[in-house]
Amino acid sequence: MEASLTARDRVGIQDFVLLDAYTSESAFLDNLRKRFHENLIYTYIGTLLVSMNPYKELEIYSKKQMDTYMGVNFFELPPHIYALADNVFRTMQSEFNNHFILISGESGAGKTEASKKILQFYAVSCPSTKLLNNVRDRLLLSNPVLEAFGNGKTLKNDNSSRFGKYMDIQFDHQVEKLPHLLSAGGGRRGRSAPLARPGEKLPALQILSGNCAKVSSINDKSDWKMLRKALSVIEFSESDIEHLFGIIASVLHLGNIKFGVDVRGYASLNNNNKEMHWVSKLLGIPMQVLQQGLTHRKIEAKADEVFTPFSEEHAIYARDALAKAIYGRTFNWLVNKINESLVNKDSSRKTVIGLLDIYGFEVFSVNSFEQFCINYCNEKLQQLFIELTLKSEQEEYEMEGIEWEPVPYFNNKIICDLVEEKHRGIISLLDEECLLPGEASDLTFLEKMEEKIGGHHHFVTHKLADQKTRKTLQRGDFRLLHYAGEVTYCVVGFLDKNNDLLYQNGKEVMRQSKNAIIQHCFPSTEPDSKKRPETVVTQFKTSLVGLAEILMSKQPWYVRCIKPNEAKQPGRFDDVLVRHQVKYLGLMEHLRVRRAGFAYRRKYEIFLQRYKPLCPDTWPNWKGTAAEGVQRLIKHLGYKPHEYKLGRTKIFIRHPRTLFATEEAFQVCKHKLATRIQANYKGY
Ligand code: AOV
Ligand code: MG
Repeated sequence: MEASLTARDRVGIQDFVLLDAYTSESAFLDNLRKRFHENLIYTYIGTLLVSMNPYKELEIYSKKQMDTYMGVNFFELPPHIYALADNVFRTMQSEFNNHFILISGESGAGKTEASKKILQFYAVSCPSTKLLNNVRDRLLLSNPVLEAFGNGKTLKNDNSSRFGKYMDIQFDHQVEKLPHLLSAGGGRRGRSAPLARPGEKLPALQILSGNCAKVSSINDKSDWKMLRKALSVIEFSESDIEHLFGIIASVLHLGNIKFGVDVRGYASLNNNNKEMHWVSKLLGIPMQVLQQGLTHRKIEAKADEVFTPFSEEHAIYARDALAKAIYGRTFNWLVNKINESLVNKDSSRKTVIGLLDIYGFEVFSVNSFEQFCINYCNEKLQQLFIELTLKSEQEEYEMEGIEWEPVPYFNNKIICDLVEEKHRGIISLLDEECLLPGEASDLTFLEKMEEKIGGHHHFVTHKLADQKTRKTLQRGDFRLLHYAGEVTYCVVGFLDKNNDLLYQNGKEVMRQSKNAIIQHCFPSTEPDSKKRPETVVTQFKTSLVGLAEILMSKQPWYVRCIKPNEAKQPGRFDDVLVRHQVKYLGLMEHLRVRRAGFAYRRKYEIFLQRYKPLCPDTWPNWKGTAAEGVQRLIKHLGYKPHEYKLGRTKIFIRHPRTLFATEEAFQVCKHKLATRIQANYKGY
C-alpha cells in the first residue's frame, strides 16, 4: 500500500478524473508537472488525451510499444497516444461509424508530431500484403513531402506547419482491420485545396530574407534524401521531380530580383540581370516576356492592349504576388497529386478516421493578416470543441432529464462572431474595404472597424483604448482578445494581402512556360479575371466552414497539446505558460463536466440489442419497452446505483470501466453462444 502511494506521489495520476481535488487548478498543474518530470507526457481526462511536448526523443514509440497497445482496453495501460488511436479504431469497428481526432494546441505544442504518431500506429497495425505495404509507404511518406513544401521556421517552432491538414484514413471492413488511404487537404470532392495559409510569405523567400537557411534542429541532408525517396514512392516521375525543383529554385531567384529605376522614374530591369536569367531558364519563359511581365501592367482598353509601366513599389508587389501564386498553386498541385496517389477508388463499405492537424495559435511581436487568419482558425476549432463537449453535453443532460449542476464556461462564440458575422464582422468589413475603388486603405479599414465594432469587449484600438492600454498600442494597430490571449495586429498590408491580386499579365507570362507543372497550374482555359475572384479571407472562411461541417458529422476525439516552455528545451516546465494553456484550452471545465458526468451514453434500443444475451429475462426476445428491458438487464448485471442514470431515451454510464466489463462479458457470452449454435448444427 505504501509503495503504491509513493509511486502515485511520484508519477501523479493517469486520469485527471481520479484527482481528489479535481476543481483545483494548482492540483491539476502539480499533476502535469510531476508527470512531465518523469517523462510521462500523456495524461487523460476521461477519453481526452493531454499531451505535453517533451522537447526530446522518448523511447515510447517503438514497434513493441505499438503491439502493447493494440487491442487493449483504454484504461488498462498507462496513457499513450497509441491507446487513443487504438480506442478510436476499435470503437469505429464495433459501432461502424465515422470518427475524427482533433489535435489542438498553440504553435510548437506538438500537434504535427502527435498526428504523425497516430498515422504511424495505423500504418503499422495493418496486415502486410504487398499492395498494402505500398499504400502504407505512400501514406507515411506523404508527410515529409508536405512538410518539405508546407513548413517553415518561425520563432515559435523550427518546423512550423504553414498549412492545415485534414486527412481521412479509410478503413476497409471487408478485410477487417486495415487502414487504407489518406486524402490530405479535405475529404470531399472539390475541396482538395489545403487550408494553405492565406497571404503567407513564402517559406522559400523567408529563408532568404529571414537569414535562417540553416535550422540547427533540422538535418537538411537526411531530410533531402527522405524527400527524394518519398517523391519516388508516391510515384512522381523523374520529370515531375525535375520540374518541381525547378519551380522552387525559380521562386527563390524571383524573390531576389531587384529593380532599378529608369529616367522617367519607372521600374526597370536590366537585360543581364543574373536572377532573371535563372528564372527564365528554369521556367522556360523567354527573357523579354518575363521582363515585360515584371515591369508592366496590361490594361485592356476596348480592342486595344496598352502596357503601362510599374513604379518600383508596384513592381516589387507584382513580383511577390507572382512568386506567391507560383508557390501556392504548385503546393496545391502537389496536394492533388498526393491525393490521387492515395485515394482509394473502390467504393465498398468503409468508415473513416479523420485526422486534423492545423497551424496553432501564434503571437509574434508584430502580427499581420497571416496571424489573423491562423488565430481565427484556432478560434473556430475551439468553438467546435466547446459546442461538442461543454455545450451539447450539458444540454443533453437537460433534455434527458438527468439531474445536473451546470458547469459554467467561457464560450468563445462571441469572438468568432466578431470576426465572421455577416455585414458587421471584421471579415465583412475587410472585404467591403477591398471592394471599394480608389480611396480605401488599411487605415480606412481600421476606421471602419472602429466605427462599426468599436464597442465590442474583445476589440480595441489606439483611439478607443483607455489611457493605460493606449500606451501599449500604435496608431495602426487593432487588438483582439482571443480565447487564447490578446493579439495586437498591425493593420498595414491587410488590404493587399486580402486582395492578393495577381496581375493579369503575370498569369499570361506563366502561360508561356515550358515547365509542365506551371502549365498545369496556369491553364490557358482559366477564366480571365473579369469577374472579381473571392478575397483570400473569404475563401479561407468558406473552407473552414466546410471543414467544420465534415467534422460535425463524425464522432469526435481530442488530443490537447501543451507547450512546456518558450525556449524549446527539455525538462523545463514553465508554470505560468502551462497554467495559461490549461486555462484557455478549457481543460478544467472539461474535467468538471467529465467528472460529474457520464463517460458513455447509449440509446436504450442499441444497448439492449447488443447486451440482451447477457440476461435470461431479455434473451432471446424482449416484449416490453427498450427502457424496461435495459432496467432488467442492468439489474441482472449488478450495476450499482451510482454507476448509471436512466434518461428519457438513453442509459448514461458514469465510468468506462463499467461498460468495458459488460462488453467483456458479452464477448465471452457470444463465444459460448457461437459454440452452442455450432454444436446444435452438427447434431450433437
Ligand atoms: P506544432 O505542430 O504544434 O506547431 P510540432 O508538432 O511541430 O508543433 O512540434 C514542435 C517540435 O517539438 C518538434 O519539431 C519536436 O522537436 C518537438 N516535439 C513535439 N512533440 C514531441 C514528442 N512527442 N516527442 C519528442 N519531441 C516532440 V505549428 O505547426 O508551429 O502550430 O504551426
Ligand atoms: Mg504543426
